Amino acid sequence: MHPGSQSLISRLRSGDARALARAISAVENRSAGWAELLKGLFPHTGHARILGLTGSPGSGKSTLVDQLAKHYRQDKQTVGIIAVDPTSPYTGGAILGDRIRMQDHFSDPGIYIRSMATRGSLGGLARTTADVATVLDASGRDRILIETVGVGQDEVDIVRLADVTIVILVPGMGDDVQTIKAGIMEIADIFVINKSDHEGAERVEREVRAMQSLDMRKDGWSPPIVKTVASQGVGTEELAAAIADYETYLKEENLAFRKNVENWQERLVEMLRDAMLEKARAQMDGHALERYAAEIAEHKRDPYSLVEEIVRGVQHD
Ligand SMILES: Nc1nc2c(ncn2[C@@H]2O[C@H](COP(=O)(O)OP(=O)(O)OP(=O)(O)O)[C@@H](O)[C@H]2O)c(=O)[nH]1
Ligand SMILES: [Mg+2]
Repeated sequence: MHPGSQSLISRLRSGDARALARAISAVENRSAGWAELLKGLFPHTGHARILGLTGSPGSGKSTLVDQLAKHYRQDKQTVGIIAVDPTSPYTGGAILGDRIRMQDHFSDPGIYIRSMATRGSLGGLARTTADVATVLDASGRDRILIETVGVGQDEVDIVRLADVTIVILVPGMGDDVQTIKAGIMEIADIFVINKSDHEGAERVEREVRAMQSLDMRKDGWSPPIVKTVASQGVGTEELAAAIADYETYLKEENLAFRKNVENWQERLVEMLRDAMLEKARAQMDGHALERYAAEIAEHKRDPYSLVEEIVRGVQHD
């Protein structure tokens, strides 16, 4: 391995926050040596427990993450936070809000916060987030909290890397639960109804219960519903307890390992797809794809043979 990577890894392992920041940037930006770095870090991973928190913009994810971080710090656990920033314009101010709110932690080296705005990035949002989590895990963090706006497949992929997924709902979402993407509802290990100080919290709870009665999870777990007022710290202890309950359940039922295997199976497919595509692209000149596309559109060649040909080339590489 590159000697620079080696020294970065040992500094990161000894708790150097700057080394941690540098390693995360390298992975995020796919700078030279990023893959070597991850290879060197991977053997040190597996310790951290990863929590994914997802919910609509403004539902109180950051406030809740902040409360949970405080809770774990009181328990002497170290925390890493990844805030996957939404690009939607009306949440643009939230990043600054996060900074201000998180400020009281900044003097505490036991909390490391990283905001990412990497939609459309080289590695893809879900993969980059997973790689950043790997770096945090290798740095010895006990807990990794990932905040993401629950809007699409990317988010489903992100929370899939979490051991525990928390879906945050709030009262007064119009048609409430129905407006939430079905995919997001299915991934919840725990439901939080935040802003329970607002009217309609009971209604959301009833709707979640009604929906739950319709489907039984294959792992036999019945996701609890925790009501919180994150801005006042109400319900944080209950949420932490629900998280601990699920972790115990996973352990007792021996599900944690199986879940991990499933996650890796999916992630391996993605990694392979990326790597193969990269290889294929490396064989072609910059305009090859465009040229091929034109030839196919003009019916000068068929796409099936072309793909076969390219794949053969990758194999012989
Ligand atoms: N009334 C009330 N307000 C809350 C509660 N939790 C959070 N808020 C407020 O709601 C606003 C949004 O909270 P955030 O924690 O930034 O929400 P978020 O989900 O992280 O938002 P994005 O990152 O923009 O998607 C802030 O002004 C919070 O103070 C709550 O339980 N009750
Ligand atoms: Mg936020």
